Amino acid sequence: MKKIARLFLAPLFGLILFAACKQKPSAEAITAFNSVTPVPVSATLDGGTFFLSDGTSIGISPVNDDTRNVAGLLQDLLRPATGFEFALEPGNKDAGILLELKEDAAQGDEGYSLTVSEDQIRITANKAAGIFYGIQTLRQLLPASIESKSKQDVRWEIATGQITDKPGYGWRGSMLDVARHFFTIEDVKRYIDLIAMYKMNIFHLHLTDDQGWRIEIKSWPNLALHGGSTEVGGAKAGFFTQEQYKDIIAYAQKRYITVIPEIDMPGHINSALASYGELNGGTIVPEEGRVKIVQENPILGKEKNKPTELYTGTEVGWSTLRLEKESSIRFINDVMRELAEITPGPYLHFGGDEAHVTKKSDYIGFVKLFSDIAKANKKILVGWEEIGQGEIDENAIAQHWANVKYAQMAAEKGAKIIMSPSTRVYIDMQYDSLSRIGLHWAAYIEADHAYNWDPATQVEGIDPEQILGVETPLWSETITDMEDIEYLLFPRVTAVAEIGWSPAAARNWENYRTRIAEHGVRWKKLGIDYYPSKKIDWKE
Ligand code: TNX
Repeated sequence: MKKIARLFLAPLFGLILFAACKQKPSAEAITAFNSVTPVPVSATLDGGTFFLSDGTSIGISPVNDDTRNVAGLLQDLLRPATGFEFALEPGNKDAGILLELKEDAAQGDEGYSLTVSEDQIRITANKAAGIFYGIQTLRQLLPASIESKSKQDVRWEIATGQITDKPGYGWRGSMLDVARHFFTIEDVKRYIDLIAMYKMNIFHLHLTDDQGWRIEIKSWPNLALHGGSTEVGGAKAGFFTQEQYKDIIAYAQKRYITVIPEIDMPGHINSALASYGELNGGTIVPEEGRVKIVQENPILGKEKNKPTELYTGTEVGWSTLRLEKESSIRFINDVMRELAEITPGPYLHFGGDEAHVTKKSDYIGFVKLFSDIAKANKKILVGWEEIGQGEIDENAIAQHWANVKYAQMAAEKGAKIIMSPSTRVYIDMQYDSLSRIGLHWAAYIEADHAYNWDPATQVEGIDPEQILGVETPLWSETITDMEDIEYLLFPRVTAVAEIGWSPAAARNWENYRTRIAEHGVRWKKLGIDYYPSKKIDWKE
């Protein structure tokens, strides 16, 4: 070859070689990139590929407890399926994966930016929660096999690109009822993992109800010992000790989830009345037209100040505390003080729903008491929307579930509102009449029905500024184990997660159902027993 030709061709070869190096992403990697759920605020592919390898390390900057925490979670996530080490390299900004906290007011407390280039994955955020959410996105960019618990023979490919993201609502929650049926700490932790994966940040624990009292209260020990001894259907059940409760909270905290503990009062209280006779005000004669008499009601015919029977049925709205009883006031103060002491988060949920046999004047008195007790313990009062009937103010939070009028009353008094409309997000409801578990008093809720609504316009007359966000409750009358929980959660909890996170303009059912079809593959690897809704063309 002539020298001149060599001179001319050499750079060209170099260019070709370079172009060959910028390896195009596979169809799978592109699909993963386009299937991130909740859908990000902005995401653009740029045509290259990044590979995780044996030598990929994790850099953190600055080096502190926050960045160490998220790096540890990332290691836990990536190690089992890849079999790689992902060594932590504090301060190394050139590491294969860099987790970086950087002041950026625009990202707020939970936003992040994720940049995947050919030689580095970089997640930057204003706060550690943002990095955590960036990690949840990164996990979805990898092949579904990343969710396997054993080493997989897979090329760990990620399409390069840029994602900038932050949530629309600051309250993105799910509730688990551990009162009707009790669940183990392992189940509760898995529940937390599952909702964290979809960037939810609130875990509401419904700790007490007619059928069970599930939290140790040291000053009233019988509540848990006796009141927690059984559950719906009559099986032996249990409760969380305060130490176990703290363990759950710490587990959630590490995943940037706030636990909202609920003690349901003044109704839904039989487990307490069965544990301490002094709380029982005796047979209740309901005010005209307010409630149907529940035949097996353990209060009916029960003498005042005698403990009621434990209840294992599923009727609601027939038990109550009495405001005139000194013991009621002492009980509520003691319980909430102890609960406040073991709850680092700012909220206490006092229930307040379906108090059908509570005298209206008593109910108003109880709400006032709840406000005072919340304030005395430096906590924010949360209650179901019925508390809107009482004296509440802008410091309270009301949770809308059924009666628009009560939600509006709460909003008019300045309270903040959480949206949990039962016809959309009560995921204890059956999908359709064939669902093997679930109730249907509110609606049959298929995946599209859980998705196609907007918290900002759900209840007329509520200023969108007052709406904190969304929460999907899972009541447990019909469910007994993790398999049941997962069947009802997926694919609906992901719909609620997206409503809470993604901007309204970016939410679209057709687009969501294509993305979720891909997630089914991930759920299988995670051992999630999801409901194979016919509304979605699941991928194998
Ligand atoms: C209504 S929602 C209830 C719960 C039940 C649920 C069953 C609410 C505040 N109260 O006590 O478990 O329906 O779907």
